[in-house]
Amino acid sequence: MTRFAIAVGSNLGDRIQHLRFARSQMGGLGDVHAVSGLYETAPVGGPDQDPYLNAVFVLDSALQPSELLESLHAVEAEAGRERKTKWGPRTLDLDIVSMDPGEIATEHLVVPHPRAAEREFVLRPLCDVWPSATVGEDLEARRALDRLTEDQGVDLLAASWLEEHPWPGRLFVGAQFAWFLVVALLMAWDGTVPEGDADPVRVAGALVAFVGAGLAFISSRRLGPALTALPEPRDEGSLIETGAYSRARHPIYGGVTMFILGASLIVDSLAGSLLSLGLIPFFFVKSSYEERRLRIKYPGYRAYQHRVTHRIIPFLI
Ligand code: A4P
Ligand code: MG
Repeated sequence: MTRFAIAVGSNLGDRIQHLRFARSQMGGLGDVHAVSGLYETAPVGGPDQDPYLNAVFVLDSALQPSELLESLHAVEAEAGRERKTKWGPRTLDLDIVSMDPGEIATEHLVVPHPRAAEREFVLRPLCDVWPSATVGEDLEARRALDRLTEDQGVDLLAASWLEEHPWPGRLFVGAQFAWFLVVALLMAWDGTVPEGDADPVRVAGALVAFVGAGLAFISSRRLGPALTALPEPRDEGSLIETGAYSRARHPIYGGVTMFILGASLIVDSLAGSLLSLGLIPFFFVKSSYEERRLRIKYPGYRAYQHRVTHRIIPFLI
């Protein structure tokens, strides 16, 4: 029995499904001992191409290394892998990075993989699951990772990614609506119905509420079938980068916050106003979670994050 580290990567088509497919096929090749976290990584070498999703599997197998390589090529082919350009975009790439015991250097197979020790997209997931794996002469993965000095654009998106995890998303939505309810109760408790001359705070509140409602309404219309309160992107959605989305990445959250804050100001509720301001950090936390899912689904999301720097309110926050 030999322990192999298999690096898996995809930057073409439905990247996460290709990685999940690869995991499902490993069972036929041996026992999967461990699966690393899921990383989004900037492409290294080759033509201009989308970011990759990378991970590492640790497989205990009775296969000979050359047999394993052949089987991995068959799995790549099933995932629609085409070899057109060197280091070009691919639906699925499966490389044998390290093995124990032994090493091998033939015309078709070199293990440890000759470029593994310089590549953060291999070393970081490898260190999640097998930090003592050999990636060069007398060189363990963890030491090779420590030696890297340049930022290679490798970000952890999910520690556990083989299945969907619906509960965190549902908890966020539950907390969000509970928050709205508490603000409404506070407004009823310490707010007053405006009467007599318009005072400046109430007028400002009306303006903020009006702009917020407009922003939330227009932005939800633009999302179309992608619209959901859950932080997981919908299958039928696409990445929207136009309209308010060209000025802030989560304008509905900004609009809703402004509307609730404006309403609290209109009724002159101090407690309501303070708690509505608390929605800003809440939506920052929720959107951080959401953006990791958006990055898994949309290869262009990372570039969008860099282009549109405001998070919830255009020109402001
Ligand atoms: N081969 C030799 N040794 C091995 C090994 N240890 N594992 C031979 C797998 N294959 C090995 O591979 C070309 C030939 O390498 C195979 O026929 C096999 O006999 P390939 O899969 O056709 O093409 P490849 O993977 O593009 O080749 P190569 O040179 O191994 O590419 P690399 O070095 O793996 O780079 N950037 C990011 N962010 N993430 C990536 O996953 N991957 C690459 C591919 C480039 N940039 C990337 C990523
Ligand atoms: Mg390969």
